[in-house]
Amino acid sequence: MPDKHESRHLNCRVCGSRTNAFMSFGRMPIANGFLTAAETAKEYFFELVPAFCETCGMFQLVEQPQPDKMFHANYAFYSSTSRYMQIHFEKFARSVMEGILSGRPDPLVVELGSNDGIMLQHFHAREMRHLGVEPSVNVADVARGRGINTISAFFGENLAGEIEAAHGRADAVLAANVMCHIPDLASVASGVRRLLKADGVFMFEDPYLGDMIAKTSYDQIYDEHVFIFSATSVMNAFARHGLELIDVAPQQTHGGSMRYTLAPKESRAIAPAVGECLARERQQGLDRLETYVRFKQNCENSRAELMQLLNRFRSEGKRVVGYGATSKSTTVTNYCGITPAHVEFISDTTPIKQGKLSPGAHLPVRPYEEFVRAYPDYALLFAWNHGDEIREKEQCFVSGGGRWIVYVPDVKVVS
Ligand code: DWN
Ligand code: ZN
Repeated sequence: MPDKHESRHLNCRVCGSRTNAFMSFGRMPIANGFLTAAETAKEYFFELVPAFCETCGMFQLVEQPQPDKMFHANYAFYSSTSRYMQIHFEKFARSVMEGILSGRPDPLVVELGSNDGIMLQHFHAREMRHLGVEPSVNVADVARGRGINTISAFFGENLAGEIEAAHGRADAVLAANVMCHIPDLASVASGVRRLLKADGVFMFEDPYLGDMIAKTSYDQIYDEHVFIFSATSVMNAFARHGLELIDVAPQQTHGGSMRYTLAPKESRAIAPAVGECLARERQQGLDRLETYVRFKQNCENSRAELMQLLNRFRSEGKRVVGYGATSKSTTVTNYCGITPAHVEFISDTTPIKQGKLSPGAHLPVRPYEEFVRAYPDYALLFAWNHGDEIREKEQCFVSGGGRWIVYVPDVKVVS
């Protein structure tokens, strides 16, 4: 039996230096582990502890459950549930076609973690050579059903070799909300380097550390997100594998993300946005431990304010329903101690989550129709990252007197 500590990464997952585990969110279940009442007795828990590496700037989890506990044939998140995200990925695909791929004969695009094909469908529609790599079989099946070439496997150096042998090298390797999920960054980075043509590019986007710190959006921290990236940490991590950060572009998705473009070392010019972003990160203090100690205090304040509000509504006999059984909400409900006495149920449009209990906190997840059937007094906006889309379509809830409880960036009640 390995010592408990052997599975904990107290040394940096990227550079091996000693990290600073500056706080603990406590005992956490699998963020997307929605379960039946019968399954609660055997629910899996681990300790959610983020750490910061002052040497390479990487924000990371000390402990992460085995990948097959999180990504499997019943993976609960389907990318295409948001209309805004569909538009976002159409634009992303178009920018790749009109940018890097433009004028190239018969280019190949490979997407890592292609989910239900939300982005690759646009390459498929234009009959371009494409390949999705998606380990969660159920979501990959949706993509295959749409005619999108998809293999179900975890990407790494070996798979990169197999893809190269079967299809040749890629003009573009893409990934959205995927890289931050992969603990063996070294294997993925060297796999990407191997798969890319000498003049190819690797573009990926993920929730951005700068936004998370600025907004105290601590709910970005959960089992799947083993890293929360910044331009500094991405530059350092990929330089070790011959990939250079050549551009960055902030995105509004998922509450504030960053799109990183990398290319084989010295193959392309570095855009001014990279230097500007690195300077902004230093100004924000993303390279200093004291910033994370302050973040910890902000998380504790946010938790206290949210629970004060929920306890008040509970004592006043108000009905509060959660909106969006997000992965992020697993951190919020478990860290704050939200129970079914505070939140009656969580409304969610994803069939696989409905009729189940939320991980750890065991709040019932019910179909959206139940939210509409009898509007509550308050809706706790767990899917705050889709706030614009949701508030646009829930005008009846508000005009009927309903109010939103939000907690990012601050805890407040809004209409
Ligand atoms: O990185 C990840 C991101 C991209 O997606 C993954 N680790 C898992 C997942 O995270 P999440 O679950 O926090 O993502 P979302 O997009 O914030 O989840 C939204 C949830 O809310 C879905 O279950 C669908 C639901 N929803 C809803 O019920 N009504 C969403 C919208 C827009 C709605 O109107
Ligand atoms: Zn490090």
